[in-house]
Amino acid sequence: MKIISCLIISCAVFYSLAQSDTSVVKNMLLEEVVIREVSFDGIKDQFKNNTQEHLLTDKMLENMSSVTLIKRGNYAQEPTIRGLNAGQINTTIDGMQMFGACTDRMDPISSYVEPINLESISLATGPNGSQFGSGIGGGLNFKLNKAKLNQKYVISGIAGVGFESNSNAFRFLGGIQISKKRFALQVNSIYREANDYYAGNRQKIDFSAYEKWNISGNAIFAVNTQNSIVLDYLQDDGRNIGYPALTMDVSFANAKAGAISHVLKRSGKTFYALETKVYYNYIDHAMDDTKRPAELVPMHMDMPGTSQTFGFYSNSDWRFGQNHFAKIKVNGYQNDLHAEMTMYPKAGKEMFMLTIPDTRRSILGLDVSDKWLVNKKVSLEYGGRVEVSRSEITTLMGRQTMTSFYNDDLVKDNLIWSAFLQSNYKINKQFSLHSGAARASRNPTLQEQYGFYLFNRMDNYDYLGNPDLKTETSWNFNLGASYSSKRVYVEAKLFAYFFSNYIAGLKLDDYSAMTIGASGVKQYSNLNSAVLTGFEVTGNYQLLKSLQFNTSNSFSYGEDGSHAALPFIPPFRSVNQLIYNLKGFKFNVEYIAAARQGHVDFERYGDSKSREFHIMNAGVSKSFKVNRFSYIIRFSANNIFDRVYFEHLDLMRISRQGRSFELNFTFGF
Ligand SMILES: [Cu+2]
Repeated sequence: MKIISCLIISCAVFYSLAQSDTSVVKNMLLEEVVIREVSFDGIKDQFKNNTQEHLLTDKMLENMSSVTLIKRGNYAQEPTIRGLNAGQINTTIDGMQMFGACTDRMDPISSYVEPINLESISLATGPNGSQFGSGIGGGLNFKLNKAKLNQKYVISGIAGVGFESNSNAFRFLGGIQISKKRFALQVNSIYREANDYYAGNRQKIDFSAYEKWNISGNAIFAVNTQNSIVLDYLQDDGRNIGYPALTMDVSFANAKAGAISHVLKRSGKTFYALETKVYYNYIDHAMDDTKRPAELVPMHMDMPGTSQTFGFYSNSDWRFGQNHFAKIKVNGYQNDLHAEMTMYPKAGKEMFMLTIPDTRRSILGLDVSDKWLVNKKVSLEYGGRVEVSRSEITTLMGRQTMTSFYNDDLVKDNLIWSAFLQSNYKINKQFSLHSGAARASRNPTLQEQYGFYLFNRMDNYDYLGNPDLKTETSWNFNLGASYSSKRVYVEAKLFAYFFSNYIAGLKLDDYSAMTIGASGVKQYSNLNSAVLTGFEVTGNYQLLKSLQFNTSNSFSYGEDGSHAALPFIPPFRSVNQLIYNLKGFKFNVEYIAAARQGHVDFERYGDSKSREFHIMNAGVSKSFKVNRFSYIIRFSANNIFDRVYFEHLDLMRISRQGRSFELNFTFGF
């Protein structure tokens, strides 16, 4: 399957700028220029250097082809891959499993990383050898920045400030690295604050402000030439985050994650690399309706939730002869989720209930894969994964919550497996063909299994979990072709996912909703089948030595076994960029468009139609270097024509930002 690695050399670039004599101009030319490496199996890497743009993680994800975001506010948008989302994709931070604590999906784990602590984002669209778990539609891994040993300067760093006019947003960031021969430390931090934003025509979007602070640290100790010990720590504190598409906001969303790893590298050996990591993370999330006007809050509620995960993985890399590159991975984790709700009626006693009744999932998985360079023209990658899991409820109160509607054993053991085969055929120097097949499976999420009256804003129903849910499985197929010459690169691919036991909510007629104003109750169930198909076309064209054009286009189409349109399926979407470099200045113009989505099913999934839109962005940046100091200044204008628009996956069809100007300054030493 495809892996698109989007290398955001974020502050690493600044460190290297500060540390080496590489000219800033050369690095600037690299920026935004997509370097494609078409390896044997059609796997591509995209390297992007976005630091001086102070991009948000959401913006980086949005520009990756096959990724579309579900928007609930101006913060923490949730990534989907070709429309597959939540439990269907596997999202990890540096290989660590982490699960959002919010019952309303306010905190996808991508909200806990910032570009300043990211080295790369890797995307897989199905099972393959590079992931850290099971997922029907592949997944995203956010690789954290690592401190670098033995750099030219012992101490280096960056500092930056940014301002965005539309929401009066400020950001301050800083990072420092200490680099010795056998020890290196890097600490990065960012503070961001935004007020309510304005959609096109200066229409204010209430409850869309946010505030956050993030710090991450990484230390590496080289024990000897082959062994090193790596420590990672990440903390993210969100405050007063508004979610205009939801009925509640967030008073705080805090995450802490820590890991210790051992890394072994032995060049020239059959068993040439091993990485073993032990980690722990904890998320504390509290929703809040006290900032909303009283007439919009029929009943005050407190809805806190926590998620904690501890786990490990061990990845080993093997080389057999000249042609086989194998990976063997073992991973395991235990995740505990707790969410509760206290309702305060205007008259009468408060009511308390568990909405995620102290659930726990423990898994252990084994992955084996091999890349086989059959000959100069043909290569294969194949492998598989088996995973055993136990899902259970850990408290008496949790069990009592479930027995109000379910009387069987609440402990569920499961075994799932996936397998894949991907082939690549190089016809000649310019043309390659690739094709693949995979069988993928996933466990129901703990919310789908044990959720208790979880309100879904999209279809306005309360959802009940279903401990009897079966494993969702899918057969995935892909077919693609690419052409590359000195100045042109084009790739087209077709994909299809054929689901069995697709998990979706079905109406329960004899239950009444808990949430005031909800239309009724649904329960997660397995549908016999569903199909998702589509295509992606990406390309870049070097028009002149200093002028480049990039384009990325995607389309998905999904329906279930009864021909009802699946929800959250993005329509045709196109991102196009022109980049021009002139004497240290870099100009870029971006055109983003999406078609209308009319293939929706309101009755079954609560999805509604969306309109087409076209927006234009533009920017200019200038970088210069004085001795070892580098400076980058960037000015950009987004949604230049102040269009009123929303994307199909935006909840409640709340308009996105209107015209906005951004000014960023970054200093590297
Ligand atoms: Cu929440």
